Amino acid sequence: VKPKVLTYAERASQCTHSVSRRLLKIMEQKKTNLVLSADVTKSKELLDLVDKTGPHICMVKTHADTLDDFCDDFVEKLKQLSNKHNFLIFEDRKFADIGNTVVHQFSGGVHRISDWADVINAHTVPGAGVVQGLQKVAQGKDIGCLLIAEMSSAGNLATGDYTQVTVKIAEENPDFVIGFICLSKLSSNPALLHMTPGVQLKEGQDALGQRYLTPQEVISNRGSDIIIVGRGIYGASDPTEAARQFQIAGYDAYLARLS
Ligand code: S5P
Repeated sequence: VKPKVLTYAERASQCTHSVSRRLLKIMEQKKTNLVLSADVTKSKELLDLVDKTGPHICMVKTHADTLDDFCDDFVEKLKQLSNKHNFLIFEDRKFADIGNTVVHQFSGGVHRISDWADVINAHTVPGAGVVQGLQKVAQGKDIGCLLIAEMSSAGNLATGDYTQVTVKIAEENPDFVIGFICLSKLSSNPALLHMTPGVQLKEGQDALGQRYLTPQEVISNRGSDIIIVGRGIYGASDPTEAARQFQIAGYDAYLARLS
C-alpha cells in the first residue's frame, strides 16, 4: 500500500520547530512551494525582483556575500517585503567549518546573518560540530537550519554514505535542523522539509556543471517538497510571469502527489 502523502497543513501541525511550521503554513495559504533564488548582485535589483515575485513565493533565498552593496538598510527593506508578501528569508551561506568558526561566521562579520535570516544551511563535511556551533548562535531565535545532503551539480561528492550520515545528523537535531537541500525525498519524518535547487521548466544544464530537473520530476516523481529557482525566474524576460508559472507547475505537481 502506498503511504498516505500528508498535506502541508497536516505536516505543519506535526512540526515542533516554529520555522518549518511557519513555512508550511505559508505554503498552504499562498498555494506555493516555490523558493526564489534571488542571485542578483545589486540590492535595489534584488528588492525590486522580490517585490514583483513576492505573491508567488514561500521564501526568498539570498547570497548576501554576492551583493555589491550589502548594508543594514537592505536588510531592513528585505524584512519589510517579507512581511508585506508573507515569505521567509533563507541565507544560502552554506556554512562548512568547525563549530567555533561558524559561530563567528553566522553571528558576526559584515553580514550578521543571525540577525535577519529565518533559514540557513550547512554542509556536513566537518561533522556534527558545524550544526552544534550554528545552533549555539540560533539559541532563543527563530532560525531553522537545512543540511546539504545532496547537490545538483555534476560530479559532486554528496552521495551515498555522506548523504545517509547527513540525514542521521538532521534526525538527531530536530530542535534546529528543519530539513535538507537534496534532489529527492530522504526522510519519512513529516517535520523535515526537502528543498531542491537546479530547477527549470525544461531539463538541461548550464556551462559550469549545474544540472536542471523539472518541477514535475522534483515534486511528483522524486517526492521533494520545495523547488528553488534562480535563473529560470530572474533571467526570464518577465520574472513575475515566470514566477507565476513555476508556482503553478510546483503546486500542481504537489497536488498530483496528494491524489
Ligand atoms: O546543490 C545545490 C545547492 C544550492 S543551495 N545547487 C544549487 O544550485 N544551489 C543554489 O541554488 C545555487 O547556489 C544557486 O543560488 C541556486 C540555483 O540557481 P539557478 O540559477 O541555477 O536556478
